[in-house]
Amino acid sequence: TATEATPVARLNTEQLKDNIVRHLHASLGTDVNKASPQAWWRATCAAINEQVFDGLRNTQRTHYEKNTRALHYFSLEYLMGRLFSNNLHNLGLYDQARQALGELGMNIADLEDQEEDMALGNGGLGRLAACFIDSLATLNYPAIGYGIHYEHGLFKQSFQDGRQIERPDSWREYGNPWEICRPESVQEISVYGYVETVYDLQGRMKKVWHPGRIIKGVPWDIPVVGYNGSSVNVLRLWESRASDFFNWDVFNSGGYIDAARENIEAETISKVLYPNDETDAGKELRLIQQYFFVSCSLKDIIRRYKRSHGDDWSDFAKQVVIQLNDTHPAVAIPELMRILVDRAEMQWDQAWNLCQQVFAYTNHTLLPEALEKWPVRLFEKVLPRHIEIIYEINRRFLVEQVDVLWPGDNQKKRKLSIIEEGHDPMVRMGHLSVVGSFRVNGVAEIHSTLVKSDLFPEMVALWPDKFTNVTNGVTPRRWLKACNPRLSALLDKQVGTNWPTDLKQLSKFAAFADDPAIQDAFMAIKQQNKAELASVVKKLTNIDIDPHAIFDIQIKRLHEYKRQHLNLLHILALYRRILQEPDYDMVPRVFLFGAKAAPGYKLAKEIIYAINKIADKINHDKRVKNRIKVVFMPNYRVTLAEKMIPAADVSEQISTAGKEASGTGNMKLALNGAVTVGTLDGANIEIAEEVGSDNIAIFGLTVDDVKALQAKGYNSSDYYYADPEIKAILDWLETDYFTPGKPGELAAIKRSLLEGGDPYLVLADFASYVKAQEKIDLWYRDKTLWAKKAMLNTASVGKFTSDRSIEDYVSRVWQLQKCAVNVK
Ligand code: 26Q
Repeated sequence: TATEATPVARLNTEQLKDNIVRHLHASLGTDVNKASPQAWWRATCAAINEQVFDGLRNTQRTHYEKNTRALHYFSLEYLMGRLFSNNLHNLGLYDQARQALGELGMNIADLEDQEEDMALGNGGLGRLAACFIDSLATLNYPAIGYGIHYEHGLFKQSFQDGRQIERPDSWREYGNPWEICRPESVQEISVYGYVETVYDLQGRMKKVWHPGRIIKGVPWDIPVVGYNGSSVNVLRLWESRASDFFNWDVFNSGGYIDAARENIEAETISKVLYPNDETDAGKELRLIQQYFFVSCSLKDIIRRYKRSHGDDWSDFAKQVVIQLNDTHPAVAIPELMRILVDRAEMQWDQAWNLCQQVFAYTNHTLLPEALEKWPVRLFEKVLPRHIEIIYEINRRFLVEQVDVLWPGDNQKKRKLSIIEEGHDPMVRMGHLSVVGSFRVNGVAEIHSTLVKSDLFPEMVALWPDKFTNVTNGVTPRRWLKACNPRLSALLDKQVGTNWPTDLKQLSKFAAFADDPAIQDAFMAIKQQNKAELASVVKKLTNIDIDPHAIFDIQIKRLHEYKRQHLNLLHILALYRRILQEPDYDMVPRVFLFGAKAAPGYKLAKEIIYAINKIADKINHDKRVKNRIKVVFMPNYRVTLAEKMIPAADVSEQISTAGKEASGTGNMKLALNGAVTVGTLDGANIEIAEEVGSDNIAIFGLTVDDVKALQAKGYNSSDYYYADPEIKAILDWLETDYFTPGKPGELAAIKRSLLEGGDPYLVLADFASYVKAQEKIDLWYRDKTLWAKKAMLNTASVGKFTSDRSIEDYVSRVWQLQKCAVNVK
């Protein structure tokens, strides 16, 4: 029966204390006198889980009883970070837990540090998935996230003589308290083998796939707790194992040792996250990873559907919607076709209809090298039935759609074909995703516009209503409430306590932007956050930074298009000005970087090396008199972001216009009162609209400028010869000034900007960038002016909550109903 109670009961401090101690005894086998911080952390997790599992049971029972339509989010990545304080905050138990632990003699922050980040993602796309499942649970939408239970998440980064070193991440080496293994829901999937054409008694042709390998998928469920006693949804992650059947019995003639080897191969599938964002072309294991989790997930969905509908598929599209997080899970489209046509013996047209009602696709990139393509020959080897199905999807698409709109136009057919012709034909996963989905969205207004105009214009002509925009968002629970408790308390006082679930409430904070007392309070909080970050910096890098300097932060994956090297050129310009003019007047600035480079991305690693070498030189140069400090934080990850973002004064969002699909760090930083220095790219454009042009430093070429410049022919060396400062800086990189005795060690950057043609227009934007930075310097000198701008950033970015993104997906794509959870 429905009650007024929330799905999860609130405990008081005494109850929580009892539960923690009980778990210390009963689950950890230790006691209060000898327990390690790790044991205390585990006992507290177990106590938290009692509440989480109550909510989980109530939610799952309610969804089952009400037979709700549900969203199924398919993503190769979930960048969850830590769950301890997140779960406590969302359960409304954080303060009680801190109190309880305090009374037991423990510091909650020390326990939080016992947890490894759950880093099952590379960057923006994976963290977006994590924010979305938080919002889905908070908003009471029935939803499940599907993905891979990687044994090793994103590599850990350290620096050796300034160069990036990668070490494996073993996040669950000693177990993970948040996950539940569900052996009762194991699935088996097939790969390799061959396809046989057979005819049944009626003479109908049938395709039979004789797989070469069978692999078991074991699901691990991670409860996702909504904020304030709403739903508890699940993230279901598949771990690969050898199938018992195939490996350990008499059918395997290779014997015991061969069987053991096959086990290892099967377990390789979920072994490691690919550390390459943007692209990693043609790797067989990556395709198998994609198919493995997609096939397990579809079988799981169908098993659940059949439990209430039997073999009647007529409600399937009413009950099920699947969101493809980029093209990575797009093999789900031919896989569902295979299940419907080969297994359920459905007519092709009916099956295709169903498919096109179930899938929706989110595009996260326009970069041509990042658009996923798979060699046809790889498909033939790994998924021989699926490539046949893709050919048939393509044949019908070209005949029934393309040739109808553009009769006889072979050029259009070549451009639109799911198969790219050539000596090594490729499957274009973006084309497949558009053709197989009922909706396609980009992740910011400008990006969605470009998806239509530049990427898929003919697809828009075929299906104008298929394309839409959903601007990204971030969860304010993690990215303000939990990570910035001081600012959260001030906001509670000034705008009320509803902002975590109604972020537009923050607009009320604008009324205090000129109030000296609130300005002081706001800036005092920023100062304390900066002091805290300074001690983290000291601990991690042994560099001393002054909390009164401007904290200028660029945190994101390392990529040429994100232009960390533009930031570096500006640092070099300032340094050079100081050397030429010893009293050069500037507000002291600390430039902080956080970024991992894909292990095979040469130039990205050279940029890391250059930043580290230049940092070392500048930080120790007495003539600089601490006007500049440069810090490259090692092992940037969610947990470090949570410490850096609340301390930021300036947010660097400086991608070449048209290249950054959205960005989400830009939103987190503005929310915490940082002023953006940014190009008119991705969500920066919408941030500028919200905060107003006085409260953001926009610079550089626009998307149209970039197109025009590239059309007329961009020549980077023009800028090199025309601007003596640019010339001096680039020439500096060739000397041994920053790498004594080793001239040329930093020359790769200069080469890419000159001989390499500067594909991301760094030199073209340099002068404008320097001006924007001078504006920041000027603004910061006026404390009141700066406080106002920073406060107006926090007050103005309510749009960028992931709750709003989810509501946009619901109305534009998913058509879900909220489902209040009943409590037994
Ligand atoms: C592809 C093939 C093989 C191996 C790996 C990959 C791969 C992995 C990760 C390709 C791309 C990614 C991640 C992309 C990503 O994070 N994109 C970002 O998505 C954010 C959320 O929408 C946007 O805000 C960023 O602008 C976008 O860069």
